Parts: sequence; C-alpha cells; structure tokens
Amino acid sequence: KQAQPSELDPIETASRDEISALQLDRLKWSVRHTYDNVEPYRKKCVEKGVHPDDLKSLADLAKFPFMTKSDLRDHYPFGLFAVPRNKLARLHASSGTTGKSVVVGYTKNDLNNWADVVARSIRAAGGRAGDMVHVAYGYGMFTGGLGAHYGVERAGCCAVPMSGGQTEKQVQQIMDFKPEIIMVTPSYSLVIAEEFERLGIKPEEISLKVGIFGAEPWGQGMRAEIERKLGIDAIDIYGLTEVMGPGVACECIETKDGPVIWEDHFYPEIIDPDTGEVLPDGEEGELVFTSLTKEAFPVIRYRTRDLTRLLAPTSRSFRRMDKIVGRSDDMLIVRGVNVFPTQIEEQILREPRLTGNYQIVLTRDGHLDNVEVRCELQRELSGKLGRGTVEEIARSVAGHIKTIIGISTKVNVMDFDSIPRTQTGKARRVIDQRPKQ
Ligand code: ADP
Ligand code: K
Repeated sequence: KQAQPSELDPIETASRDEISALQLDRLKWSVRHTYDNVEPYRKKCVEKGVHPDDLKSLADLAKFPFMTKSDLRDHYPFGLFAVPRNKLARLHASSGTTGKSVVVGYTKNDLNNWADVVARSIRAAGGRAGDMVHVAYGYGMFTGGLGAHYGVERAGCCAVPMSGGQTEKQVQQIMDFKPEIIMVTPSYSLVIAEEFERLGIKPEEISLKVGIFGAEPWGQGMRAEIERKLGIDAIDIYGLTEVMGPGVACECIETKDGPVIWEDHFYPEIIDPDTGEVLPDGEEGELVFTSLTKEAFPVIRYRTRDLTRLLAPTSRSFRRMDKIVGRSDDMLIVRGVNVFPTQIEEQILREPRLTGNYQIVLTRDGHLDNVEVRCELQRELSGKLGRGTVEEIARSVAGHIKTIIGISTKVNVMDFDSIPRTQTGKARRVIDQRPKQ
C-alpha cells in the first residue's frame, strides 16, 4: 500500500531547501496579496509597523500580526475576501461547533488546489486510482463532504456521495457496492461499525480496507477500536474551514505517525498561546497556519486554537503534526486541573470491554465541580456482566483517570447504546451543566 515515488507529487520528496525556497516565494506572494486586497489585515500591519517588503526570510513571518476567529466574525460575511465576488467559485461555512459560523470563499484555482491536496491525502492513506470511496462526511456548507468528494475524483477514484445519517442505508450500500475506502468522522465511523455488529457482519466480511478520519479529535485508543471493529487501517486527516477544509494534513499509511502537513500550500507555526511567541519544532503550543496559494480567502498567521506539536519529516519531506490533544475551546477546567476530553477517552479505551462512545457530564455542587464519565459496555457484554464486574470496570477506569489526569470522577458504566450517537458528524462529548460565571 506504500506509495511508489512515481505516484507522489515531486515536492513530497524534494529536499528541505527546495521546499523552503518554494515556501518563501509563495509566502511573499500571499502576504502581498493579502495586504493589497484585504483592508482589515492591511490596517493590522500598519498598526504593527510591518510591510510585505519586510518579509525576507521565512522567519520574518513572525513579525506579522495574527488573524483570529473573531476577525472572521467581525468581518462577516465577506470582509476578509481578497477577490471581487465575481471571481468566487464556491462558499463554505464552518459547522459552528463553537459559536457563530464563519463564511469562507474559494476561486476556481483554490478549488483546484484543494482537490489536489485531498487527492494527495487519499494516496498517502493508501488509496489508488480505481478505488471506490464511500464519503459519509456531511455534504453542504460544511467543508467535509464536498472537500472530500472532489479530492476523491481528482485521485481517479469513484466517489459515493452518501453524506451523513441514515446509518442502515450506509451499511447496506457498503455491503452492496463494496468500496475500499471510507471518509467519515471517527465518531460516526463507530456508529456505522455498530450497525455492522448488529447485523452480525464480521470485520473480514466488510470490503473496506482504509478509513480516512478527521474533523474532530480522536486518540490512539479510538484508532485501535475503529480498526478492530471495521477491519481497516484508520488514517488521520486534518483540516479546518478557515484554512481550506479537510486535507491540510494527512497521515501516511506506512508510518501512521501523525498527519503530514502539505507545507507547499499551508505554512505551519507553533506559538505559545499566551505570549504569541513562536516555539521551536517539538514543543507543544497552538497551531498557526498561513496559506501560501489561496486567492479568495488567504489567511496569514491564522490561530487555529488547536494544540499540538510540529514533528520532523518521516515518510515525506514535509513536517508532521502530532495528534491534536484538543482545541483550547474544548479544554475543561475541573477543580483547577486542565482536562481535554480525548485524555479521558484514552483512559476509557484502555478497557476493551468498553466502547468508544462516551460523554462527560459536569455539574457543580456548591463550589465543587463534579465529573461524571458515562461509558458503555460492548454490545456482546451488555446485560451479561454481574454488578460486581461492572463496578470493578468503573473503579478501574476512575483509577486510571485519577492517576494519569489527576481528577476524581464518577465513572458510570452503562449498557450498550445508552449514550446518544451522532448522526451527522462530530460527537458531543461534553455536557457542561455548571452555572455560567
Ligand atoms: P468547526 O470549527 O465549526 O468545528 P471545522 O469543520 O472547520 O468547523 O472544524 C475544524 C476543527 O476540527 C479543527 O480546528 C480541529 O479542532 C478539528 N479537527 C479537524 N480535523 C481533526 C483531526 N484530524 N484531529 C483532531 N481535530 C481535528
Ligand atoms: K475490512
């Protein structure tokens, strides 16, 4: 499944010097293009006393101001677009997981580049021309469905534009059409896997060989769970609406060691979220992207709020990102301890008798935060274990959470299918019932 050099874009195996030279050329163009055509960004530059001519090396980018989600909201809908509206070929909007949605636009060239990076992602995941790809990301304003779709076609594959929902039909079509690849959120892939289970269809009877999963954080335990239940290799794809959509970075099947950033289109930095200072590769901080080729909606130093690290190249010449711990908005502060839902997910999935469906419910009792972790028994065990065993599972998960994360929780081991499933995409992991301060 490993890609032959002839199947890769030449830049994927170029020397770091060639990559840096290309990045600098493109970066100069992108900063100039944004400065000339996006008035609010030009204003920020003037206030900071920087000009596109100051950009002489990649490191000079650190002198430029950031863009944030609130800039997008303040200039809703088209205030940050860098082309006149008759040059637009498509609009998308973020699904608004956190707050009001933002609108982004693409020119024909932007759509072309997007399809290229998604096609490259599919090849990295082991897909080849001629494969059939079941796309269960939502189609519509969300970038997932259409973003994946045109990449599938660009890769020479056959797209099955199923979109999200209708789980029984998803499974029926996978059985009938026998696709090799599925593209879907990790949480919805588990819902599909459970439907296969319910029908008594075993992993080896499922045609799928590879799943390309993104749009929400998922840990290594979740990867193992999905791989086991569907009999596939599970590959991590990363992206966000503001920067493009899915396909900003994608893991390679031969290494599965974190998404490779398609650095010829998206220039990454990691910053200290408190000071804004650029951190060296390997250190954890907030991921920041500058688009290098985008025409309609260029972003310069866009703060993603996603926390991760930049890692050295392995299977390609581009750098990788570590799995996203979570985005800063998702961080829970429980009795003063910072916790990401994925950290709790990892502790739940150490226990093979539990599924990857879970929910964290926060309440406040006087001044104390209470955390209930709801998890579920695997279907085949549900209703069959004695109360003592169920309590022992709960105690063991709570023990791991206490030792590794440092918070006390009440773990509630429930029967299979007690927690609501996502039908359309991203799972709702946290229910915060604490009074707003
Ligand atoms: P919204 O901001 O409304 O959720 P997006 O679809 O643009 O809409 O979401 C992008 C965000 O989803 C990213 O900033 C990141 O937090 C998350 N995300 C996307 N892909 C991954 C991934 N592979 N791993 C972890 N988080 C991801
Ligand atoms: K399979």
